[in-house]
Amino acid sequence: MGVAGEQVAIGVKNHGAAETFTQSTDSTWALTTVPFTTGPSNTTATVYCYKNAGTGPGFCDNFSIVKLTNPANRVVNGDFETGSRTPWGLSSTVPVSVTASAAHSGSFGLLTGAANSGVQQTISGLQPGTTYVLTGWLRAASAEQIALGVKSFGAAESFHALAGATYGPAAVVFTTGTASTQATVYCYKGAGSAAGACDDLAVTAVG
Ligand SMILES: [Ca+2]
Repeated sequence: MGVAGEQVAIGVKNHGAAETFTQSTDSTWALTTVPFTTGPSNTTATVYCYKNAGTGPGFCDNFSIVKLTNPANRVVNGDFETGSRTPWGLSSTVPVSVTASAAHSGSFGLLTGAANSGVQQTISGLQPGTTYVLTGWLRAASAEQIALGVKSFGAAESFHALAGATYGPAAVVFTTGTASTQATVYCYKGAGSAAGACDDLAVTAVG
């Protein structure tokens, strides 16, 4: 957390792959995650909390590193590489498209409408009372926001909004309710005047 409108990032580097970080623009405490994979011969990593330019301090607390022992992705067509939207449903009546211009990985990505639009997918077969991490890459027009989120899993909806015209990573950690085996994940572009994009959505069990 930091001053409203400023950014604090947590990140990881020196682990045998490209440095990666997640920025938070929240002025209240919010959970932020950075999934990473160590290189083939790397056994160490450097993690950090970093406040960039601004007028006030940022705050970080409760760092943890958890190994994902079952990295299977529970999202179907999360990379949109089928070239079609199936099985993603629309978040609103505003049309979206699967197109090369929205690709973060591979040949296709999801391009939202200019506002109030996106896609969602309900994942079934999850374990109740189990923690998962939702990850994805998003971008929006300059100064506009796009969100990666999860709802209908037996606990309060949670999302991670990103602003920025270049693709950046987002992550949401969520724990299914004691009787819930489903979750609906989404990529949603809110108010604005230009399309956003998302790609590479994944849900992975933690631990
Ligand atoms: Ca893709």
